[in-house]
Amino acid sequence: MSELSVNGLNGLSYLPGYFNRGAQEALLEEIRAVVARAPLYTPAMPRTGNAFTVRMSNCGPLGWVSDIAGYRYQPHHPDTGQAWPEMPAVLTALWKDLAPNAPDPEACLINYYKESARMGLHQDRDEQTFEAPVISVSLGDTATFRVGGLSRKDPTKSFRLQSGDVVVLGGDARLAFHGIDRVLKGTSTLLKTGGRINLTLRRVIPPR
Ligand code: MD6
Ligand code: FE
Repeated sequence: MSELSVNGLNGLSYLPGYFNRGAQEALLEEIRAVVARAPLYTPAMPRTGNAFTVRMSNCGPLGWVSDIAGYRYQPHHPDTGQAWPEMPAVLTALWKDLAPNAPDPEACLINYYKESARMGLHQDRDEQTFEAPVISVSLGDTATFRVGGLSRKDPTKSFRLQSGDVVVLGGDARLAFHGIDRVLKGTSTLLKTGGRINLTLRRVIPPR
């Protein structure tokens, strides 16, 4: 586990190669099974209705969605109306390993990036509690990940996320701004047709 310091915030961890190739392949199969039932869709930005460049799906009891009305968590797929598929056990095991004291994750957002897809600088702040960290897993092509501070204007640092890498935003870094500048084409053989998948695990509702 390596703690990274950006703008003096504690709680940002980077775990390169957390999943080895075999584990990445197994996880990818689980995600394929999820998206077979809950197809990737193109979300729209609040207010403008502009399309995201990433496609998304979710698993777990809640899923993060965005459309012209805003960002929110909901228990069903916006197109099919079906409940999101169950979260694969390997992801709940990852959460238990890295956040043993946090309540179980309720949402796993699946982001799929083709070549020119990116994700602007944002905070993960649509949850009703920020006590638990957000844990992410990268699969497929390498991406450049940028992390800053609690203000959008704070300086940022960027580093590369490779297939199998895990990032934890917890503690003071839970609300740090972050984003994906670009995906580096042809850097992984995991996805047969290229591109990148990022999974983010979140606790949404405070434990009772
Ligand atoms: C991505 N990741 O890697 C986007 N959020 O494609 C995130 O937005 C993210 O990696 C919260 C915690 C870790 C992350
Ligand atoms: Fe995020």
